[in-house]
Amino acid sequence: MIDLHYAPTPNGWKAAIMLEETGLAYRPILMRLSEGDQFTPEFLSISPNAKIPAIVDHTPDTVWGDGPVTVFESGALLLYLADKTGQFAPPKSDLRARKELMEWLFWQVGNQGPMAGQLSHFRNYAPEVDRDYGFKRYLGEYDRNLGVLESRLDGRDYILGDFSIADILAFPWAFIAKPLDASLEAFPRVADWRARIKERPAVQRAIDLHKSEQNRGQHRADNNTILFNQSAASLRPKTRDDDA
Ligand SMILES: N[C@@H](CCC(=O)N[C@@H](CS)C(=O)NCC(=O)O)C(=O)O
Repeated sequence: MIDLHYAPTPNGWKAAIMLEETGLAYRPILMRLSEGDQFTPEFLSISPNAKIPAIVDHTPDTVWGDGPVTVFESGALLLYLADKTGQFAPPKSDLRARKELMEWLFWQVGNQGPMAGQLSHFRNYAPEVDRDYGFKRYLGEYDRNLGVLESRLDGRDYILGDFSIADILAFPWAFIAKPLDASLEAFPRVADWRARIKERPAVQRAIDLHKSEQNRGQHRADNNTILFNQSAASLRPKTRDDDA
């Protein structure tokens, strides 16, 4: 059994899609991010970056030795599950294909994901007075990354040719292009790729997981210290003095 620490967000969907696609048995544990569930000592011992998704695999393969395996960071998590199941990633013996997988995996977690995340922040949460510069900057970066994907999909149905964890990682942020005020109109290959992935039953099940929780915690950055004004101090266990 795998515990999935989850919230219905683009990064949460990545892990839920992978678990649904592989058919692994898992237990979703809903994390209320706007209430600070990510800062409990128990969760920080699994995910020291205090972000979802994260998993605890209570039945890892024997090569992992005794005890459960914890994984945080969506790219590492999907790679772990791909290797565990032998699904949605080229085999380790295919060096060139594996190198391409790593390139697109790192592209997603280092480029498309963070730029889209910042776009979402400035689009949805930034105080009016601070909004414009960040919004324009990250809308441009989001668009640029769509352009990267559009080129890559020339002659391919999926990022590596076959459907893989590279697609599962990149899909969620393209899925919500419209609510981010971005358009896929100039990117027909991305639009078709998005539609192909969206219609997969496992993807639909994942997107529906705890859907009713999706719009909780939609506060503006200026009055939400749990989600938006974090610093290293956010990671420290709370004492009574902090509340005084
Ligand atoms: N690089 C991380 C990003 C994860 C991330 O940003 N998760 C968000 C939800 S989409 C989160 O946990 N936010 C809680 C917070 O910022 O306190 C990954 O790919 O797993």
